[in-house]
Amino acid sequence: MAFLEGKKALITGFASDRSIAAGIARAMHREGAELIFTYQGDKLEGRVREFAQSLGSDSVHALDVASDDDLAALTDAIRARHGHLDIAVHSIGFAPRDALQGRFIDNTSREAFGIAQDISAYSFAALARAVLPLMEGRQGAMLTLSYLGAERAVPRYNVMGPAKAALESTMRYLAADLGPDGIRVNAISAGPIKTLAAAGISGFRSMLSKAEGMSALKRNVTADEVGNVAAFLCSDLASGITGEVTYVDAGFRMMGFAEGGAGD
Ligand code: NAD
Ligand code: 0WE
Repeated sequence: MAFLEGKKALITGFASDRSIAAGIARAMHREGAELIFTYQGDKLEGRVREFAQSLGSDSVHALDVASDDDLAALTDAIRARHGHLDIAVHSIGFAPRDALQGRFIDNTSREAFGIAQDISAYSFAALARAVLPLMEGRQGAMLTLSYLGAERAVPRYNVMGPAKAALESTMRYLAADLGPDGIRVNAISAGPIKTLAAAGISGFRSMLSKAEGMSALKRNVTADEVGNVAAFLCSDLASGITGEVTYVDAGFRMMGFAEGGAGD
């Protein structure tokens, strides 16, 4: 099949083999894409290089999305090394840990709100601006990762909820702006997956098992299942889709209520 043959794809947000970015990279590699990776902070460089190598890539670049200098340097490095880009994947989110516990109203400071918006939402617009010159004249695709907390009040997701709402809106504005250039912009809203970002969240395990019981498929999704949809959305097979949120959540969001759960 190899529906990404000849495409060059930038993958941000790899932190471990469990990262959603890892599932996306595996799927895109399988479908023939040439991969370019970024890492945040020196501690992650080795891990990202090792993973990149396992997928035939040695194009690995530092990127902290809080830094405009990093973003500018990334554009230059990709241009020098690869000439152009077809796909850019934004798989980055962050809020101060203290804000992801207890009640939203108690634990959402002005500072935490600003950080969550900057790193989790604005950074998609900043990344899009940085890679746009590399996509000029190509049928490019950009993708970001969201979560149901954007549109529903999920306990303890707190300040990340408004950040994901802003991210989904940012995605639509980018899709509107870049549509005339033939560049598509989409989001995947993924069900909960036990990645590093999730591991430190108190109560995450019980949330995983509740989500499993309430979903239509009676299970959670994997990073590789998200990866397959990401590869599709960034391929020419999805040439008619832009500005959309696609749910990869084992049929959690669409359920009214589930039978067989607690209380039956
Ligand atoms: P992860 O911890 O594996 O990945 C998060 C990544 O964000 C890390 O690689 C980290 O280095 C990067 N990051 C954080 N701050 C950064 C910065 N300033 N500059 C550059 N990179 C930065 O976790 P994940 O679950 O794979 O998260 C990836 C995306 O998927 C996030 O946007 C997250 O909100 C979203 N998501 C996760 C789940 C889930 O349950 N795991 C569900 C839906 C959506
Ligand atoms: O978007 C996320 C996780 C985002 C995240 C995680 C962390 C942990 C470490 C953002 N910032 C931080 N900061 C840290 O210091 N998800 C969709 C996974 C997730 O996180 C939750 C969830 C789900 C689902 C937090 C509370 C409730 C549900």
